Amino acid sequence: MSALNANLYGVLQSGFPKNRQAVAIETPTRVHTWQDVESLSGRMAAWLASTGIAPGSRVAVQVEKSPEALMLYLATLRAGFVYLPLNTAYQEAEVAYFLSDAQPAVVICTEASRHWCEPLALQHGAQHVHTLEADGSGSLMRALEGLPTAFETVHCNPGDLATILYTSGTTGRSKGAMLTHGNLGANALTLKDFWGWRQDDVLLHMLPIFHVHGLFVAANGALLAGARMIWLPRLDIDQALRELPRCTMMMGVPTYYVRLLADPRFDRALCRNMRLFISGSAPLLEDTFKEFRARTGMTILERYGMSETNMNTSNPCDPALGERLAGTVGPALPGVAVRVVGDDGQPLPAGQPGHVQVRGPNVFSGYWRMPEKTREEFTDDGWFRTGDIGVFGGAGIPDHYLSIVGRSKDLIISGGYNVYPKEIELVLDAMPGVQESAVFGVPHPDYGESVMAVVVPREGAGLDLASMQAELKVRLARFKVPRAIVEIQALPRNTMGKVQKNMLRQQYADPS
Ligand code: MLC
Ligand code: AMP
Repeated sequence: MSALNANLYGVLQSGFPKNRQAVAIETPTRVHTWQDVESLSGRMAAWLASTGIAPGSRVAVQVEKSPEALMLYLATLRAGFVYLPLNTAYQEAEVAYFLSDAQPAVVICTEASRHWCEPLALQHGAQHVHTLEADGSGSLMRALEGLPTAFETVHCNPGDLATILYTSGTTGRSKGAMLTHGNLGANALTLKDFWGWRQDDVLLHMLPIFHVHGLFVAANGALLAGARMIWLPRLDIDQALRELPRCTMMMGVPTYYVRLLADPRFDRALCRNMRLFISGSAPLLEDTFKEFRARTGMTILERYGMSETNMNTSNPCDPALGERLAGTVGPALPGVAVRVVGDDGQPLPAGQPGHVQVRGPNVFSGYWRMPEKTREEFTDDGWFRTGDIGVFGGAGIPDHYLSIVGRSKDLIISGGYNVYPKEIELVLDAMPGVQESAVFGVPHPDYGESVMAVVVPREGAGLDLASMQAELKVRLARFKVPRAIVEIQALPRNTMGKVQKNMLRQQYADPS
């Protein structure tokens, strides 16, 4: 055992303000002090420890956003278990896969989903199933009654597993990215310095907390800084406009900025106390970047990351380190190595696009129970293959700035949510009368990209496209369901037989 405790909770706690009566989290109806953060996460950790579940057990959580849900994340860290957050949009069939793969010992769901979630959880070996609601009520909270608020955070080594984040795969099968206490701690500390987080920052937190962006970049960042969070359940432009004047920071996927700009009330005066707007998870259009600057006088900081790596690159916060440039994701973060290589694996000079690879303390330890997949995604010399196509430098851009110019993985990003076409194609292909299908992204003014499908009928079969879409809505999270399904007679293929999705994207591109 190393002397230093690398438990991420301890790292975050080191930044809590001395005055534990200061406000840590404020929702439209409730206020939680730093003392509350310590005592509620302590009590939840005490409950987790009291269950007697084995070290390394997974705690799977599919609940609405609430301060209590954040405390459950902290409690899981404190007690040394592995936090597994699930998108609330996932349907029963999707959750069934995650539970069968991760075999969590504890599952926390909502009262509304308990009737299907509890039997599934028990079937896959869960020992405890509880509910937690958006207002902080639920059977989990009742189970805490009488437990102490003090809890000694469990000792962890940097390589101990802290969380598993499922990311879909190009094969249609989701993979659990395993992130360690060391991965998350290193990235949080780096971002604290690089973005100049301060205790008097006030973060407008509107992102969901089941992904890297809302949970690690935003919430870990504010916790480590000892900064207050204005905690909204989701993106709500009316509420955002009300809260902005007392905030200093905001993070969002590009859709958040598109929607702010679409509201004529959004102006410079509302941003008078803001010091930093951060965008990520999907490409920020140059138009959005420029319009934002013209409207507010502020320059959005774009950064680049992923579930497997947390944050890799960021445009500078400190002007002394350089300008924030439209269309780029900035230089590699301190301590993170980023390279662009050709198909032969050799590093390319600035100006030449290639495969983005990453190495550093932020890079995950592998995919849960998928050693072969893990091996495939790393080079022999330890670089992680991101599946993104990037280029350093270029016209008017310094050579150490990276731009993401494409993806080698077949992925659609809709409103910051990743959609892997293969997963949807597998469901479509299994439907009666379907010969084959192709799913691809088309430009969308609000979501950046939206999902579209073409299907080829079997000879003589008639397809009912509306009922196919309805069936998809039962099987898959809504954000994955194609907004349009079109029947065609044959998929365009190249001479190798590969479906030419570029042609489909061009043909069906929404001109708006
Ligand atoms: C919701 N819907 C979406 C959607 N979000 N459809 C496509 N793409 C999306 N992203 C659907 C709902 O299912 C519903 O469908 C309808 O749209 C309206 O629902 P809503 O709740 O009112 O949604 P809306 O306000 O439009 O939500 C859009 C959004 C939200 C952009 C605010 O999706 C969001 O908060 N996205 C953030 C995602 C995120 O945090 N990504 C980070 C990943 S981490 P129906 O059919 O019921 O009408 C990562 C790493 C990194 O990538 O670098 O950060
Ligand atoms: P996820 O697997 O959900 O973590 O999504 C990670 C992916 O989102 C990356 O591999 C990129 O393709 C994409 N991404 C994240 N940030 C950016 C950005 N600033 N610009 C372009 N793509 C991004």
